[in-house]
Amino acid sequence: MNIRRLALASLAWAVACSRPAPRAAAPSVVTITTTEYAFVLPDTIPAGLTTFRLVNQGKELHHASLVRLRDGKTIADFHAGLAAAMKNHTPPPAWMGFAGGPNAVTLGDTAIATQLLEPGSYVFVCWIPTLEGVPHVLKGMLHPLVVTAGATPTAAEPAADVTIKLTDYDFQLSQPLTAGRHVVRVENAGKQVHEIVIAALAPGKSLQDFIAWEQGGEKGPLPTGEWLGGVTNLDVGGHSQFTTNFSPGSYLLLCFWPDVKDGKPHIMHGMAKEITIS
Ligand SMILES: [Cu+2]
Repeated sequence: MNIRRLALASLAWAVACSRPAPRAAAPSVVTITTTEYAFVLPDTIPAGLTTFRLVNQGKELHHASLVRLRDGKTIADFHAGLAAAMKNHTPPPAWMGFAGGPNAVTLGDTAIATQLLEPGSYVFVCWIPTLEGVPHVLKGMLHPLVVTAGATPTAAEPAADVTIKLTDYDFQLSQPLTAGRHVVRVENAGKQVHEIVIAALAPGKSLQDFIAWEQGGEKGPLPTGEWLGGVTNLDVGGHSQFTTNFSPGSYLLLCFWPDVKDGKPHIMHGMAKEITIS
C-alpha cells in the first residue's frame, strides 16, 4: 500500500470513529407473506432480535409458527416426525422446539411479533386447518429458515405495556388490556407448549358459542369477527412479544395447541378467555 492510500484509509477510519455512537440497534424486520398454501420470506436471516410482520394475502386465516429443528434434524426428519405424531396422536418429538411467530390475522391484515432468534435450523409452519380440517402444513405450507450467527450487536427488546402469562390452562394478564396500540409480552409459564391468538367476537356471540363451535368439530361459520394476531406456539419458559391495535369490544384469547395427554385443543381444557376492552 502506498502512502497516499494509507492516508486515505486512515482518514476513512477517523471519519468512521468520529461519528456519534450508534443508538441501540432496532430489531431487524422480516416480512412474511401468506397465501394458500405458501409462505414468502427469505431463506436465511441473521440471529438476534427480529420483528416478523405477517401479511396475509390469502383467502383463509394463516399464521407463521417457527419450529426449531434441534440435534441436526432436517426437513425430511420434520416431515417424518410430524407424520408419526399425527398417526399415533402423540406430542411432537422433543427435538422440535417452538420459537413463537406471528399468529393469525384477518385477510389483508398484518400480524407483528418480535422475538430473539438463536442461530440454527428452523421451519415456518402453518398449523391452521382448511375448511375440510386438513392442517395447512399438510398442504405444503412450510418454509425452511436458516438463522446465521449475527455479527451486529442485538437490539434490546421493546418495553411492553402488558404481560400475558400462558399457563395450564389460562391466560394471566398483568393488567387489563385497553383500547389503542399495545406491545404485549407473552411468557409461557406453563408445563407444555402454548400459543395465544386473539379474535373479536361477532356481534351477539359469546365464549359459549365459540366452545360449541369447537365441540361441534369446527363446522359452520366461526362466531368471531376480526383476528388480531398474537404469538404462535412457544416452548415452556419461552417468551415473545406482539403488537396489536385494539378497538373497544369483546375478544377471545385462545390456545388451539393439542394437549400432551389427550390431544384435545387447549380450548377444551379451558384455555379460552373472554375479555372486554373499553
Ligand atoms: Cu395451550
